[in-house]
Amino acid sequence: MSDEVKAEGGTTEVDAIVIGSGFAGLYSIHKLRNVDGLTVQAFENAGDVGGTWYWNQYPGARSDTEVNAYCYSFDKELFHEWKWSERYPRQEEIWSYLKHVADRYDLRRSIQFDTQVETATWDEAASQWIVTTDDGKAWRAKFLIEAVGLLSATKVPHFAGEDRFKGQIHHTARWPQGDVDLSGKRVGVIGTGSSGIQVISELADKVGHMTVFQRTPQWVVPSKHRPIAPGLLEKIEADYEGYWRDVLYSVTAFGFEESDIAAEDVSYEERIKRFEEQYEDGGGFQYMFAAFNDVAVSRVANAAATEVIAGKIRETVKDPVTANLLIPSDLYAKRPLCCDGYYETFNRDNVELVDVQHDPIVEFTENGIRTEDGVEHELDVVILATGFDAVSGNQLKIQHRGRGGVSLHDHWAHRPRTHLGLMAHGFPNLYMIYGPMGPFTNQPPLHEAQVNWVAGTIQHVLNNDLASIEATADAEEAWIAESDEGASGTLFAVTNSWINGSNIPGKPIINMFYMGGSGAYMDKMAHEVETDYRENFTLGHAPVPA
Ligand code: N01
Repeated sequence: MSDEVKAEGGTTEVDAIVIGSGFAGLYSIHKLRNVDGLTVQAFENAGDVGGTWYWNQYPGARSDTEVNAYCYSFDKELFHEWKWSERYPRQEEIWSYLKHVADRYDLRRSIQFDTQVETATWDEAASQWIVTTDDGKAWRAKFLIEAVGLLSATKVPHFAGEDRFKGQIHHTARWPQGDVDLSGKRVGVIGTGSSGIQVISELADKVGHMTVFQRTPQWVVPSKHRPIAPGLLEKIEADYEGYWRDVLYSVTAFGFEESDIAAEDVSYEERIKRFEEQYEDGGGFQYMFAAFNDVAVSRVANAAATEVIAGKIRETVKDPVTANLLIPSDLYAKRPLCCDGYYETFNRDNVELVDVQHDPIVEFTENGIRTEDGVEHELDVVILATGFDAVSGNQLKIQHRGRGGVSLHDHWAHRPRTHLGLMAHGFPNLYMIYGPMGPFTNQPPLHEAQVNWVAGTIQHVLNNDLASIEATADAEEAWIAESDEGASGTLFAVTNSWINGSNIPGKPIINMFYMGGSGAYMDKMAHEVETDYRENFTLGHAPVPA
C-alpha cells in the first residue's frame, strides 16, 4: 500500500478512516498503519486528542479505575516509561498521557482536528465508504473504524426560561478549556451520577454556596484514593504478558482480584462483614465485584451491599432528613460509583440538597432556578452533570447509509443491533470499537483487544483479495439473543440508567451490552478468527475486471 494519500475525482482516498482520537481511536491509527502499511486518515471533532479526557475537564474529573488497568498494554516500553503519580489519576494526567502517546507514535499527522464526520455512505460498486466532513470535504476508504466513545454524546436537558438566566451554564462533558472561576460563586449542580458526585465533592469547599439539585440519588462508596501500591507496577512488568492476559480473561477487566464467593452462600453476618471491609478499602467496581461475585445478579447480595452503604450514609450525614434523601431506593445495579468525601459534603454549611424528585425544576429565572415549591434558588453558575446519550448516541450522530442505502437509524430503530458490538449487518467493512452490544467491562484493555481483532480481519480481507467483510443477519440476531439472555439474569436489566437507555426520553429501553464477561468475550472474538470468519460473516469478493 502507498504511504501517499491519493486524490481522485474530488474526493481524497485512503485505505482506512478512523473516527475519534481517544484511547480507542489513537490505538486504531497506530495499529492500522502497521497492517500492510495502510494509509490512515483520522477525524476528531475536538481540538486535540483525548476523547473523553479532552472533553471532561470539569473540576474533580478523574478515573475511578485503578490506573494499572486504565492504560495501554500494547508497548511494554510505554508502560515502563510513563510514570503515573496516582492510583486514580486526574483528567489532566490521563489527557497528558494520551497526548504523549499521540506524539510518541507520531499519530497527529494522521488526525484532522475540529472536524465532525457527517455522513458515511457505502459505495457498493467500489466497495468503499464515502465519508463527508463538516468542512465540505469527501473522503473514500475501504475500511471505516468508528471509535466515537460510549459516553460521548452529551445529554443536555432544556429548561423553561434558560435563555433569560444571566449566569453561566456548563455541561460537565463540554467543560470550557481553561479554568472557570467559581471561587465565591453561587453554584448549582444538576445531576448526581459519576460526574455530579465528583464535581460536587471537588467544588464544595471552593465555591461560595452550592445547591445540589438531586432527582435520583445513587449509591456511592468512597474510592479511598491512595498512592499506587509500592512495587505493583514493577510486579506487573515482571510478568507483563501474564498480567494483561489475566486482565482480559477476567470478568470485568479492571485488574483487581474478583471474588469467586457468592454472598448467597454465606451467612448474613459474613455478608455484612465483607461489604464493610470492601467499603473501607474503597472502589465502586471493587464493591460490586471484589467482595462477592453475585451482587449484580442476586437480590440477597444486592440488599446486603446497599444495607451497608445506607448505614454509612446515616452515620456520615448529620442531618437525618438530608441523609434520608441521599439514600437511594434503587438496587445497586447502575454503573457503580465511588468518590471520597461525597456524603461528608452535605454536612457543610454552604451546601444545600434540593430534592427535585419531590419539587421538580419549573424554570430558570434571570437569577437562578425556581422549583415547584415556589423557591427561587439564586445562582451565578449552573453545572449540568446530566450525562450522555450513551452507547449508541454518538454513532447515530453520523448519517450512515449501508448496503442498499439502508440507514443505520432505520437498522437500529427498535434497538442497536451488532455482532460482537463490532459490526452491523448491512454495513460492510465498518467497525465500531466498543459499539452497542459490546462487552460490559473496563474499556482500555478491551479497546485494544477489539482493535487487534479488527486489524486481523482487515489483514484477512487483504490477504485473500476480498472486497468486504460483513456480519450476517443470523450472526447479529444470535448475538443479540445471547447478550439479552445473559443480561436478563442481571439486576441491570431491572434498574433504570444510561446502561439500558432509560435516561433519554424516547430512546428504546433495552439491553445494549454483552454481560458474559471479558474472558468469554475474548473467546468469542477468537472463535471468529479460528473459523476464518466463515460462520458469522459474509466475505465479499471484488468484481472480476472486464
Ligand atoms: O451521567 P449519569 P454522568 N433534571 O447519567 C440527572 C462515566 N463517567 O455523566 O437519574 C434533573 O450517570 C440524572 O437524574 P436521574 C460513567 O460510566 C465516569 O454522571 O435521571 N436531573 C442523574 O443524576 C458514568 O456512569 C467517570 O433522575 C437530571 C444525572 O443527571 C457515565 O459516565 C466520571 C435531568 C446523570 O447521571 C455517566 O455519568 C464521569 C433533569 N432534566 C462519568 N437529566 C469516572 O470515571 C439528568 N439528570 C469517574
